[in-house]
Amino acid sequence: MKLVGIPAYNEEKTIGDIVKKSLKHSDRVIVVDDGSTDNTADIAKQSGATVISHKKNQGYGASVITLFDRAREENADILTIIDGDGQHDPEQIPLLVDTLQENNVDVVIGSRFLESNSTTPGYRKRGIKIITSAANFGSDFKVSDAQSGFRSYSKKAISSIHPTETGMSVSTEILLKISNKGLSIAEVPITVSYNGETSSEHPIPHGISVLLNTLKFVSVKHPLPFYGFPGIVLVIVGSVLGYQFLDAYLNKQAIFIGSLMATIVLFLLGAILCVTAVILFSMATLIREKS
Ligand SMILES: Nc1nc2c(ncn2[C@@H]2O[C@H](COP(=O)(O)OP(=O)(O)O)[C@@H](O)[C@H]2O)c(=O)[nH]1
Ligand SMILES: [Mg+2]
Repeated sequence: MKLVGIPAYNEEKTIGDIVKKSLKHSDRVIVVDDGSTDNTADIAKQSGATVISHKKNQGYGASVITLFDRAREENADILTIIDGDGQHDPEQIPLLVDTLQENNVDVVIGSRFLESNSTTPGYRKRGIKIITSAANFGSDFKVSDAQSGFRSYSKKAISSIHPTETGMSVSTEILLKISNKGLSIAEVPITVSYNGETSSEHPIPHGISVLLNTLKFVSVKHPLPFYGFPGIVLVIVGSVLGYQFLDAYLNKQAIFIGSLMATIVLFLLGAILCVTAVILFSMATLIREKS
């Protein structure tokens, strides 16, 4: 059974059209109405979708979590997730689904950056590129669009990916989980429209929060470069300052309180980072051995 899932938060203007077009390319369309205060749920139902309503607005990721849970319950063969605001074109669902089936891959991502005539605004493109680099650093593969919400998942992907992030960073979380589980991935070019109301969140705070959340996942996976390296640098700088302090004290009987304080602070910070790196590294190894 082919499912299409649509996270939707106040999308009454576009949801009806998206549901009807998605139904042409699937057996069932599920709309997660994420605490909308407009007519999203009613319009989605009238257009032929199954609607799951969150009582309160919980965020894009929470809607994705609900879709994965539901796809598992329904024993779906393929789950395609597409935005409800009209930025993605449901007529392109077969591009993803066919690639998934014909190439026998577990996840297909619709990328807005594979076509040279991509219409993504410049600042947004740069932000997504940074987030994508961070996500790629943490995974065994490289994608061109880590923040794309237009994706198809195989049965194996549906059963093994359990997202937890309730915000927009769920997209990079899922990428890292795809890598950790050794699932296969492919990208296909899609078009993304930037006409009308395409985004409900301000791009700068949104971009920063997604980046920080992505770094959280990546740093747990690679604790040595993230915590160990800066830790060692701080310990070395602290030692140099400590040597200067001792040198001044022993040879000139001068006490530089500033150097002493800096030495202590840098040493402590460095040591904490090194210990964090070792703990995370051992935990990651333990978890890998268990799973
Ligand atoms: N921003 C936001 N989108 C949500 C939420 N819950 C579901 N969505 C849906 O997630 C999709 C993508 O959201 P959007 O704000 O357009 O993200 P962007 O296009 O990546 O900036 C849309 O279909 C929204 O309706 C939520 O709490 N916040
Ligand atoms: Mg949008």
